[in-house]
Amino acid sequence: MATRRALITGISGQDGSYLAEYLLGKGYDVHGIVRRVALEDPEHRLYRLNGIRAELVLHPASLDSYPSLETVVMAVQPDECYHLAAQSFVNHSLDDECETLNTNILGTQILLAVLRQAAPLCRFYFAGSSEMFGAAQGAPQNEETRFNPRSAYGISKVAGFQLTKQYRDSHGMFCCGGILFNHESPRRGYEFVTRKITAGIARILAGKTVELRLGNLDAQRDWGHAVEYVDAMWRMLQQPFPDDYVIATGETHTVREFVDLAFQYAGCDPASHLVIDPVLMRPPEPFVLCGDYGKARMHLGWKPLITFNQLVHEMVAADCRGFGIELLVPRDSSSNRGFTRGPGAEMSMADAAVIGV
Ligand code: NDP
Ligand code: GDR
Repeated sequence: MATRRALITGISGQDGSYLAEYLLGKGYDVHGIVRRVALEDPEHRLYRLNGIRAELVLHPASLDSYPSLETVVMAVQPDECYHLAAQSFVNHSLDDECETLNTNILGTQILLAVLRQAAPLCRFYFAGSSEMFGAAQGAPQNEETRFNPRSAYGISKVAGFQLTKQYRDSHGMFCCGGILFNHESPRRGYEFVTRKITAGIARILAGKTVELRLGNLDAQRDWGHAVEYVDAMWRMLQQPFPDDYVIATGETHTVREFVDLAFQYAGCDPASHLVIDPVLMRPPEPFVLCGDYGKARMHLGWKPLITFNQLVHEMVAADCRGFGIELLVPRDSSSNRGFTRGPGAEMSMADAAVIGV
């Protein structure tokens, strides 16, 4: 069988790096689209790809340029395209709606239009989000739940999701929309709350700081592990027919639970370090985000195996290791995931200052 070719936008991000490893492990020829500046500063901008760089082909292109994407798609002729690139931080979308809408909507439209012209048989994955449910009317949410986004980010993802559906329904392309709930890992960006907590704890243990400033501790999320979620993306594109799927754990936890578990594991008391900063509060979130992944279980044979405790322990341990501090992984918390490579991908930024968001 001929080697399959995959094209990943956003390959330098958390999901892109895991997906690239996953697809290499399956024998794919993996190509990635990166910003031109990333190739000029790979140490800081491509660190998550440490260990697999030599096995990838990276193409500089801009999401807002039809000709630049067309050049890449014509050259690669991908069998599968995973569109992960996005302005992905909700807080930023509250401050700069324009950039988020532009990157996330226009980027998706241009990529779909290019694929339709230059590689119409390519299978396409769109990275949709639980933020599309926004102020959901009920929980858990599934593929039938009405979208009610509450941020420019959520709105941009609804638009991208609908464009994906439009290219499937009107142009007959094999386009799938993933509706993924939060997923984390030691490669998570430092601005997101889970990594902010685990990197903050590591810095406290290393004596670099005494404070961890957070916003709303009562906010609730359905948190899974990114490694398992990229497997779901691939499974969607292997089905006989294109469709949309919710990917989640079906369990919701508060930020406070994450904080307590992470501090407990590190052997310190959150009360001595935690500062609640009103500046970090988002507009109220009275709704519960919790995903029903029943359709994915039934059609994709997918289910999450890594528990909330395992996720928290892995993230705290990885950040502490970045400072040379070894924490014992509790007996019930070891996980055997089998397809991550590229040691260093988790570590090389561990010394970075925790972003104050
Ligand atoms: P990251 O923020 O880690 O990665 C985002 C990627 O998009 C990076 O490679 C980034 O490149 C790239 N990117 C951002 N803006 C641009 C731009 N203007 N032009 C080109 N590339 C750009 O996100 P994740 O890996 O966590 O998420 C992947 C996708 O899944 C995103 O679309 C996100 O919205 C979506 N999603 C994520 C969830 C999660 O919990 N992780 C849940 C649901 C959906 P660079 O490194 O150069 O900035
Ligand atoms: P989210 O993730 O907005 O759900 O988007 P984030 O980790 O930023 O926030 C989760 C919850 O934590 C609360 N929170 C804080 N958040 C941040 N970032 N910093 C803080 O100090 C803090 N304190 C409390 C937030 O209010 C929020 O309720 C992520 C992204 O990956 C999106 O791209 C993706 O689509 C969704 O998950 C599903």
